[in-house]
Amino acid sequence: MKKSLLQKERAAYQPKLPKGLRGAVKVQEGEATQSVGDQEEIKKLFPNTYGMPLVEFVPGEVENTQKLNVGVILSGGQAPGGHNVICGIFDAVKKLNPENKLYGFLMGPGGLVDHNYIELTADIIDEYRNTGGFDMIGSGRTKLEKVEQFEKGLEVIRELDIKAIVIIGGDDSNTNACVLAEYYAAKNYGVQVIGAPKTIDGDLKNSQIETSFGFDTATKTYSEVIGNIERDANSARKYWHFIKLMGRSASHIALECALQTQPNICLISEEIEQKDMTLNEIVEQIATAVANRAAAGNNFGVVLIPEGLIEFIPSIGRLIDELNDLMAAHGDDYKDLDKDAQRAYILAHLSKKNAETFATLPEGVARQLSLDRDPHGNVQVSLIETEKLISDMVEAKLADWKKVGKFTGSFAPLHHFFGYEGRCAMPSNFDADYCYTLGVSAVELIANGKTGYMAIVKNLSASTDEWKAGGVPITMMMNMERRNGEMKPVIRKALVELDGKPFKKFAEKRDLWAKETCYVYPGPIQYWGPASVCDRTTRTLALELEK
Ligand code: FBP
Repeated sequence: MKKSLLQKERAAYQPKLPKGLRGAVKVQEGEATQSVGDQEEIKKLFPNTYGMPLVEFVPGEVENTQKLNVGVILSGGQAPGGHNVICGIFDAVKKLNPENKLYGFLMGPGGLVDHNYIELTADIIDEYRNTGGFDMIGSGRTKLEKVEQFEKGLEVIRELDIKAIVIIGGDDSNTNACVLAEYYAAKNYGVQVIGAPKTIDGDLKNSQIETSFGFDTATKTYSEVIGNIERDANSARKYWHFIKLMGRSASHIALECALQTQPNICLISEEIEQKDMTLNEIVEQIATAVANRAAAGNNFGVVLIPEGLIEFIPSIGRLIDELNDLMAAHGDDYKDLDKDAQRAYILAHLSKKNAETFATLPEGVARQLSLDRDPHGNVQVSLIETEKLISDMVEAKLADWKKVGKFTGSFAPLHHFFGYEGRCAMPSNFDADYCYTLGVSAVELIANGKTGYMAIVKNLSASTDEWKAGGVPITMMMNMERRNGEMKPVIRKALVELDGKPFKKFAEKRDLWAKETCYVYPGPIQYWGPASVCDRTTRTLALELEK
């Protein structure tokens, strides 16, 4: 594969490991754990993997030389650093014993079920060190939930003499990892399952996981481009840029990018839900900022919109809940009907209030909400053009205001969606180091006989030397939630906390940013140079871990 000069230089980067993981390692066990909610139900569903202790790795005396083969799976959306988790696993299994083998299951969890795999050799691994993307083995969203899938997977696990599977994924994939771990433990198959916290969305975090990998690089990549757009806006002074940012439900990405770039407006879905705002109120808020800036001669600006916004507008959220249930119970009745008949079916089966909301939505948006969910039951929000919807409504409002002299400027909107552009970026030093450390930790968990754990690294705002690697039982992060019309055990998603430091910092500044032009241009990710620039974490992480 031909490489760019930067790729060649970057391939030689040796990710930094925390002190505790460099030599011989031993396990220090903490207190027994319990799930974050619904303890009785979770305990009943996971009798073999519930209540296990937290684990931290500390320097030990004896080097482990265990013979073991490992299988690895990349699951869900791409996130920068995934390859380095695999490189960390590879180096650590080979360090245990050079005869150990690492197998990569292809195109996500489906690879395990379909026996689609490759052996990851040193040649393959070296091609992918410190690179973005998941193309080493590919990814997919197959949901592992059925006994037949677990048993089919076991056949290839036995054939390859695999001791443990590492599933690198987000909240849904790690929930599945836990279900698989529990099943293999209950059957006494002697197969361990370990998770690793991946997602650019930043919503897989809690008291034990400080951040998911990929969030750092993706937000820095988006912020670079937002900064470029801000500079263009401030140069040409004639456009309002509406930028939708990936992140599925939570607004962590939008909030982090706002803290890095200081746009005129950034919507935070969680706040909109808490304030019970309507779509019209959101539009009015943006139109007011546009009109105020126009009055000061500034017919330009930048608006950040989180991808999941639509689900958080309370009336639309209620509609989606009912649509989810309708789809679970009657989806087969209408999925083959044509567009108009489908719409009529849905309108006839929704409750009165939700049918009214459905009818007021632009057709494209309404259709997207009633289409199939992803395999984990999520609305495919990345396909909804919220940025266009909102700017159209702002334009209409400003046209009304113009008639009565409330708006005297000009309004020329442009639209952008930053999502896929950031998911495969070359990982920042932070993500390169963090991911490599997660890979090594996963192997230590395996070597120490753990299953149903997620590899974790804490103290991430300190220097890499001081990071603390270990593991958390996945059941500790679970509660019961309604999915596809049924109550299911799932890892609790972390939304933006409105009383958390990152949001408070943003809320303190946003009125000024709306009025004046306070843009910050972060520039591209730097890989070499002063640590203050190259190893800087996200503002979110720095603020959340601030003492
Ligand atoms: P994960 O939660 O699997 O990491 O996915 C993240 C994400 O990038 C979301 O931000 C986005 O909504 C979704 O994937 C898009 O999914 P797809 O890649 O299937 O289009």
